[in-house]
Amino acid sequence: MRNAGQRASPRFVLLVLPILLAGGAAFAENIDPTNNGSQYAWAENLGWINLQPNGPGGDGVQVTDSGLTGWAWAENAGWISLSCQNTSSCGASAYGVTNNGSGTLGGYAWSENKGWINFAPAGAGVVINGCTGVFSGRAWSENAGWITFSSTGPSPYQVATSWRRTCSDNNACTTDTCNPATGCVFTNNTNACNDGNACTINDTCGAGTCGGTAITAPPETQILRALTKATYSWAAATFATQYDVVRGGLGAFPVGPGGAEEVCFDNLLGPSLSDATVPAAGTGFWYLSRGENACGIGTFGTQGVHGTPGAPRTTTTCP
Ligand SMILES: [Ca+2]
Ligand SMILES: [Ca+2]
Ligand SMILES: [Ca+2]
Repeated sequence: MRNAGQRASPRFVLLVLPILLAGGAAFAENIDPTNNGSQYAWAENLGWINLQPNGPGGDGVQVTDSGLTGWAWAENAGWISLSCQNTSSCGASAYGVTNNGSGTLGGYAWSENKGWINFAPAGAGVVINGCTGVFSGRAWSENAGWITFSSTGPSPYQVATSWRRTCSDNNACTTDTCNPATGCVFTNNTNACNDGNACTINDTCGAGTCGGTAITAPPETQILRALTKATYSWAAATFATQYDVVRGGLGAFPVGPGGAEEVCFDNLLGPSLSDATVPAAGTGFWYLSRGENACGIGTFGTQGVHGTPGAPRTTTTCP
C-alpha cells in the first residue's frame, strides 16, 4: 500500500491510543502478517480504514476463531472498536464482530464518531478466506456507507490476517487440507491407524475408516519339547505375541489351583524357556505353556482322560 504513512498520522495515533485503552484489555494484532501493507479497507465516505494502525505487534485488530477484537483507525472518523471486550464494557453493551470459525464475519463494530458498522448487512457481508487469511466483501455503516475490504482494481488493496481456519474432521483416516477455492478438504488416506479393537491387527485406513485383520486369542500351544534338561521349546501358536509357562511338581499333579509349589515364567517373548532348576532327587517337574496376545490369553489345554479331552487345565499361578 503506497502512502500508508500519510494516511494515518502516527503521532496522533500514539497520543490517542493510550487514552482509549486505559482500563481496557489489550490484544495483540494479527493483521498484515507479511508486512506488505495488507491492512487497509476503503470506506466510500471516510477513506482508508487501517486495521493495523500502530504497526506490527501493536493494538490493532486481532482475528480469532470466534471474532475480532482490538481497534481500527479511520483518519476521518477516529477509532473503531471491533469488540466491547476492548474496554471491558460488554456488561453495559454487548457488541462485537463475530467469526463463525470458518471466516464468515457477523455482528457490529462501533465508531465513536460514525456509530455502528454492520459486518453482515443484507446483500453483502465480510468473509475471511480461512485458507489464505485474505478479507473480502463489504460492511455497511449508515453514516459512512459501504466499507470494502479488498479490491483487485487499478489500485489494489486488501486486508489480510495470519489467522487460519482449522480444517479437522477428527478422523485419522483422512488427510485434512485447506483449499483457498473450496475450503476444507478431507482426503481418504491409507495410513496405519488404530481401530481401538484389540482383536484386530495390522490396522490400516481405507475408504476413510480404520480396520484390521481379525484375530483370536492364541490356540493351545503344541509340541512341548525338552531340548536339554534345562531348555524347553514348543511350536509357535497362531497370533501369540508372548507366552507363559507354569512349572509344578509331579507329586502335586494335576495342574492348579495355583500358588503352592507352582512357578510362573511370565510373558516370555518367544516359544522357549530355560530353567536351570533341578528337581529334588526322586521327584520331577511338569511344564505347561500357553500363548497370549492383546486379544486374549490362550488355554493351557485340557486334562487328558484316557486319551480324550477332559476338564480344562486352570491355574492362577500365571497372570
Ligand atoms: Ca482427518
Ligand atoms: Ca486393532
Ligand atoms: Ca502372562
